[in-house]
Amino acid sequence: MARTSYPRTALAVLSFAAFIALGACASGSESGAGSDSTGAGGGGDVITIGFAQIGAESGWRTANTASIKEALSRENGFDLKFSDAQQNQENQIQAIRSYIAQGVDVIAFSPVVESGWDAVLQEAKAANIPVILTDRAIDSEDDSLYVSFIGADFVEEGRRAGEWVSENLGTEPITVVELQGTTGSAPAIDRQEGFADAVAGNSNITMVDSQVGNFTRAEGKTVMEGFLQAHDDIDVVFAHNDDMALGAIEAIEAAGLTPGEDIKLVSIDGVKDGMTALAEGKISYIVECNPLLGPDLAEIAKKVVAGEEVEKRIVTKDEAFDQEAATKALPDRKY
Ligand code: GZL
Ligand code: ZN
Repeated sequence: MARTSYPRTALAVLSFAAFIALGACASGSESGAGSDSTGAGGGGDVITIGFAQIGAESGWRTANTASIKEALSRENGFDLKFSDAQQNQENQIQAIRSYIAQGVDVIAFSPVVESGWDAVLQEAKAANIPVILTDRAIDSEDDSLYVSFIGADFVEEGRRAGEWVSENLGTEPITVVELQGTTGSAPAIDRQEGFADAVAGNSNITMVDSQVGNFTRAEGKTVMEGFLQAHDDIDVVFAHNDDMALGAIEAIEAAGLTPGEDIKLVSIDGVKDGMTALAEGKISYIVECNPLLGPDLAEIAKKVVAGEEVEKRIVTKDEAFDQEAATKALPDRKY
């Protein structure tokens, strides 16, 4: 809580009021005013945090949720309220509204799409509840609506994938199809932009199709089946995440073709199943997108509640793997 100086008499009144409020807090009726950091009773106060998760659409999301639940634990000083929006923005907005109504100390979420958040984030601001973004960005003009955004640079991820394709496969004429993530989501928009920029200069590369696979294996498989019907000349698949690449592999094998030979795949995430397919040579290159954002979120939430300055933007670091690197890295991977 920010420290401000008051005249002596007011201080006496304030500390009496704080004493009452503390009593109220102790009896569990969260005043939402946040309590004194000296914290009567057990060491310090529990931070009540509401997390509105996107869903459980991919291996990446599962690892991300595990990291958040592990970091925002009671023994780490948090009372976590968690919701799964099944990749539906309306559900996420409702979850955020419920956290505001409960008077939580902090709200955090991963915006399923970039736009449409201003109204509910204005309500959080009016309720004096700080908001932390994790994983995906919002496109709001008003960046006072959140205190910090922790996540990867998706344009860079797309660019690294495109650069690898251009340098390693684009040495001869190739046709490329693209499996897009969720329409309107920051990773889908940015990865597509980064990849397109990286391959634009290589006249050997022709993008022949691009459809939405919504980051899931099932939809990645269905879209790839459609690509195989529409094109008899596909050389490369660029998938915005491993799960869609794994779905595409199922479609490619069902069509009697060999992934990694007849059709090469490049994807983003670096989850265990993706890295395994890479080590087996079914995928050719993966740019990692680290899902373990829990520890950073916990640290930022504690700083915010303590009234300390926090970085507005924390960019998580990404590695990239070819088959040899994946084989080496697999045994030690945490997700
Ligand atoms: C990226 C994250 C994306 C992953 C997908 O940070 O938002 O959503 O790449 C996940 O696997 O579904
Ligand atoms: Zn074609």
